[in-house]
Amino acid sequence: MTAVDDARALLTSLTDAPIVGVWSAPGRANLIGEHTDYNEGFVFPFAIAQRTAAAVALRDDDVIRVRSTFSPDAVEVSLAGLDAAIAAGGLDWAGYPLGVAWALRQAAPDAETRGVDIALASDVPVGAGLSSSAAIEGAVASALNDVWNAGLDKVALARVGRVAENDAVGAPTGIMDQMASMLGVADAATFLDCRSLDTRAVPLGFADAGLSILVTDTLVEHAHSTGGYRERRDACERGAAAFGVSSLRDLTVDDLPRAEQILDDVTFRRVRHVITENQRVLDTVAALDADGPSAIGDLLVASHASMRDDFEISVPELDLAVDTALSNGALGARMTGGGFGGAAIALIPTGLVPAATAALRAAFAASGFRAPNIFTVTPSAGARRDV
Ligand code: GAF
Repeated sequence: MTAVDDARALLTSLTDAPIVGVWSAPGRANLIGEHTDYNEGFVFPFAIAQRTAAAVALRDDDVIRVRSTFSPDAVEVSLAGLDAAIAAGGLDWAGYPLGVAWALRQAAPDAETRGVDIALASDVPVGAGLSSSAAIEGAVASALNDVWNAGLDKVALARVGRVAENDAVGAPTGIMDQMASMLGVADAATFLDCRSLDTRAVPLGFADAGLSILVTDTLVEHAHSTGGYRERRDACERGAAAFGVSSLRDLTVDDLPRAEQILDDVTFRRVRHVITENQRVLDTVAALDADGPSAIGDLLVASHASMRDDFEISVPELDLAVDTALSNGALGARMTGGGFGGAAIALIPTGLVPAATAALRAAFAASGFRAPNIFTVTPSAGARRDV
């Protein structure tokens, strides 16, 4: 059963009304460019094959009811009471779909809003740093955009997802995940300029080069609405303010000597990560264009070192996943996503995947860490209508 089938089945158990359609959106893995999105910098994520599906039926009243396979309870709110429900918070997982409905109505005031039942099912691993939240947002935004005749394009729907995440759920994230999920292209990664929101789908050629992306989900939990993620944002804003610029995007590696003079040590290292990571994204895209995927391994390794040492968002499990993959034939490896837990990716010859997987399992066991989930991901298509 796919997520689309599961969402259909769940909707059928919820209502006798006919299914209007099923829409789905994928999770993402970020190849490189971490914590650069909210600094208006560059990112290079790809959509993965695992998706969240939203099946929709119309209602006769003005209620939005959401139900998902990942929670036993349906949650319902009237359209008239939606603003108050979002302001009150405490919606848990339903904050994502209801937050999207709320943000979509703001972005498209002429949308023909009406009551709907939405059933959600997903095969995106939750908490793995593969953006299960953007997958929910992308599926629901795509569905309501069609059902309510809102007329928004994919970039506008990504913005809707980000507003839901920032203002309804309360996670101060950038727009990378929503853009990756909306705009994904099979066998390509999305090179995104987070200032202009210009994108280019860059072919990855992993399969032709005999390479795979191996994910190690450490199962170490993280949350972006609290703690470290917000602190890193604050440090970046401090650094930009010290230079009198609106975001770190306006600085380059040439500004690093001055940054070291005027910033305290911690802020300097946060700023150095962002500036050098932006450059690594540009270098990765150039290397792929010129020489193909086997040329990008060192950039992935440098990115991980910068996150571990300068941005300090790695954890021992992620470092172990990276080091073990590298010593078992990976060309490059790095943690992916916001950090403090979640997953690492490794770019590795496909033939070495079984041995590397065994080595990763053994290394985690020897360190006394929880057994990780290990699987490959494939660069895949973005949000779409399935039925
Ligand atoms: C999380 C956020 F949601 C993204 O916006 C991004 O900042 C990422 O962490 C770090 O690159 O996934």
